[in-house]
Amino acid sequence: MAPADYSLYLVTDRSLSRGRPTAEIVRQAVQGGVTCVQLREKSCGTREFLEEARALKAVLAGTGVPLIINDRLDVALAAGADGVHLGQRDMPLAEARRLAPSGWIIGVSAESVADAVQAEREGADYVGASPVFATPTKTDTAPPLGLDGLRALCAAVRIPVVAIGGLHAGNAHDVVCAGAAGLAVVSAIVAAESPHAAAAELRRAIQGIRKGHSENV
Ligand code: TZP
Ligand code: MG
Repeated sequence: MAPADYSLYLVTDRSLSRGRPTAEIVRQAVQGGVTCVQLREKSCGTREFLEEARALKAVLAGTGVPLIINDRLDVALAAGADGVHLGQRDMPLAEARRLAPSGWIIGVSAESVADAVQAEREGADYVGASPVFATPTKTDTAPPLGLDGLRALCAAVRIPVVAIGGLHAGNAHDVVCAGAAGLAVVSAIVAAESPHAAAAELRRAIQGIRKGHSENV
C-alpha cells in the first residue's frame, strides 16, 4: 500500500460541529481536499463510536483517504478502519502493533522530542506533535511546543511529523517550514461555516507552500 498522505489531516469533534453530523463534515472536508481523517470521540459509548466509525468508512469508501480512530484499537479493528492514533497514556504502541493487521497505520502523539524518538524507535508510522500552539479545543495538553519545539521535533525523527494545535491557513506556512509533513486541524474545519471551503483553503495553502519550497531548492 502507498504511504499515507498526512498533508491535511482532519480530526473530528462533534462538540464543535454546530449540530451537523460528523459524516457530513467529513464528506465536505474530503471534497475540499482533506487527505486523512481521524475519528475522535471523547464522550459517546462504544456502540455509538463504532456506528460513527462505520458511517465514516462508508463516506471515505473509494476516496483513498484513510480512516484513523483515536485511542480505541478495538473500535478501529471492529470498523475495519485503516489505523489507530495513540496518545501517551493510551495502549502502548508495541501492544497495538501486535494486535493490528499488517499495513495498518499507527500514529502516536508526541509532546516532546523524547516522545517522538521513542515512537519512531518502536515503529510508529507517524508522530503527532502536540500541541504546537495552545488551543481552546483541547486544554489538558502539555505546554505548547511552539515553532522552535516543532522544528526540533521534526529534526529528531525521520518518520512524518503531523503538527496539531491551533493550526489554520494563516500559520500553515510557518508550520510547514518548521518541517511538518502534515497539519492536523479540528476547529479550522469542523467549526467552519463551510467545512468544504475551509478544507480547500488549507489544502491550497499547504500545496502553495510546498511548491514555493521546491522552486527554491
Ligand atoms: N491534540 C492536541 S491539540 C488538539 C488535539 C486533539 C486539538 C486541536 O484542535 P484545533 O481546533 O485544531 O486547535
Ligand atoms: Mg488518546
